[in-house]
Amino acid sequence: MSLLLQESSLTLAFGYAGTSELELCNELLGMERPRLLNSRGDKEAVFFAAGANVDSPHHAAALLHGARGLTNALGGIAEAKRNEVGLLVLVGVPSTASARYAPPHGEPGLLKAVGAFSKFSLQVGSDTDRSSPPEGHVLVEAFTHAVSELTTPPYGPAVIGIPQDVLENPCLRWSALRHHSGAGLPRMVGPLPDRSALLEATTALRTAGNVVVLLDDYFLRYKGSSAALHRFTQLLNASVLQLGYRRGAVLFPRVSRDEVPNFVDWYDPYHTDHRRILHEADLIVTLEDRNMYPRNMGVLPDCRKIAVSSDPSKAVKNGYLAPGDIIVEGEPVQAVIALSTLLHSGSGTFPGLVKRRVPTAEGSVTVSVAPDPREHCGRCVVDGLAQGIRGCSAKFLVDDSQIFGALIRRFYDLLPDGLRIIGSHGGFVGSGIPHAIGVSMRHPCERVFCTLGDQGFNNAFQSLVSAVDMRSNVTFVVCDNGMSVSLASQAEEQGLRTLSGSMDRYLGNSPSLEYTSVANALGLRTAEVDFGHDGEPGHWRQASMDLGAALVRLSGQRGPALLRMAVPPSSGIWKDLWPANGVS
Ligand SMILES: Cc1ncc(C[n+]2csc(CCOP(=O)(O)OP(=O)(O)O)c2C)c(N)n1
Repeated sequence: MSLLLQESSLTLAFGYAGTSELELCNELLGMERPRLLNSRGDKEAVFFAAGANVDSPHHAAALLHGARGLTNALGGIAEAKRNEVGLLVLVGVPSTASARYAPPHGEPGLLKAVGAFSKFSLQVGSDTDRSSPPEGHVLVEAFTHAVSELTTPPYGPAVIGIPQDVLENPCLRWSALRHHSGAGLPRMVGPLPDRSALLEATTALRTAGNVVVLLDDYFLRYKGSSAALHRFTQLLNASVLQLGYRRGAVLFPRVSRDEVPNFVDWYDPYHTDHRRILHEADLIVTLEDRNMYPRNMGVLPDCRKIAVSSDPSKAVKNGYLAPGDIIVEGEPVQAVIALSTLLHSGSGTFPGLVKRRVPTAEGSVTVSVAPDPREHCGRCVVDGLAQGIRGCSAKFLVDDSQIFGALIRRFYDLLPDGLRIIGSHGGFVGSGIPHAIGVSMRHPCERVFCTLGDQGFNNAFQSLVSAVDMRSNVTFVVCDNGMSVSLASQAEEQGLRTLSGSMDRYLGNSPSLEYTSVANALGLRTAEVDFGHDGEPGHWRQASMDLGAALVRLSGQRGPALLRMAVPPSSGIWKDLWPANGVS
């Protein structure tokens, strides 16, 4: 197993071992690659590995212990599935001889059940008939299959359960295993779209008068996405809108205005210009849609659609495709490049296309020209954060915040160009700290920022132990707004707050938990900036500068640091950031 891990492209393995994994961990100790690191927790192993794999799959794997480790880590696996992160999870399960006695580290049907939360799961050997251990080639085939699944778009976690006696079998010869595996070791593959679908889509694009491109941020994960989008939308003179998530975790990477000049904005279903752009389209192209359903988008207009997706079932479920619409299935950036090539190689003129000025951000201002005081305060907070990020040339921002993330998104254009945003599509409050540590392990020379809510900190600070151990270059920014302001806003909209009085008992922060004291005790450098109550604009401007300076100071040395940023729950900056109701 360790040789299989070494021979594939893995560089890191995060483990939290039990009895069944001791042998494997011991083997890995003798290897340079993958480097074994103690995750000091089950879901931590999965989150660290997922963080290390956000750019591309299979750099890091997680090693878990049987039923207890795997069940404890399920939230992390489910989050990786939602985030479409390609990740190998190896789980030691009871040996063939003892499985029938159901020891605590085994549960009947465990790996099958895990299939609901992963892209792929497999028990090596039979789960029911365990009279003799499976032969070595079964292990190799399982491994090959799992790696092929997790490295094929749409990426996702692949979980393999391996009986202890298979892991410990000294008789398996590498050469024999390799011979048995037949196909050798897998490479990253992206299925190319079917040519007839491409041709049909090209014809539809050529004859359309007004094409609008609507993308979900999943598209931006793929290499070359901006250049491909730019060329495609220039050829078609098409406006580009991006799905803007409305509730929960909402901060995700956005199209760059510089790289894609036809980009308009996050789609806001209540914005007159955005609605008009969409309703004037006679062909809408959706790219890598996962969540363009009516609660997020409103109902899409009735015009013809082309869905380009590595997982078309996710577009189909959203209900806007009708008979006659076209699905182009495949790695989405390759599909867009192929469409552009076909469009370009034709006559060069598109009969249906009306030459018109593409409306861009000029017409749809994100931040109003004459800001009100509330807007000024919100801008000060994000500006301070952006100054900090810029000041230490950080390349990554991992977000695990609800209302704070919504505030950052509101002033997205203040963030430095080229900053890579990593959000949480699974909405796991508490995923940010370990994810950011994983990103940092993959990019040890870069400074990683992580924005999180106070309750997100509370649900995950265990992984700070590893951040200190591994000297992870992460700066955590905890937004202490006294309670879960997002859930309190929701409750207020639903009229619950007035019914039952104070919600502190279930939404308030712990009065005794001091974030910087905890972080200090674990070995992080810390600082605090208090924005105080909404008041004089000058005060917020000063606090904003303090925030930027403190972040740069804290991030000046190697290793993790944490800043507590205090803004009261009653501050006006939180207003209107949490729409309690869906669009339709
Ligand atoms: C793992 C997990 N458990 C529970 C929830 C439900 N949940 C949604 S928001 C939230 C509280 C977030 O509070 P905080 O981090 O303070 O952010 P704020 O509400 O102030 O924006 C919780 C627990 C979740 N999303 N994920």
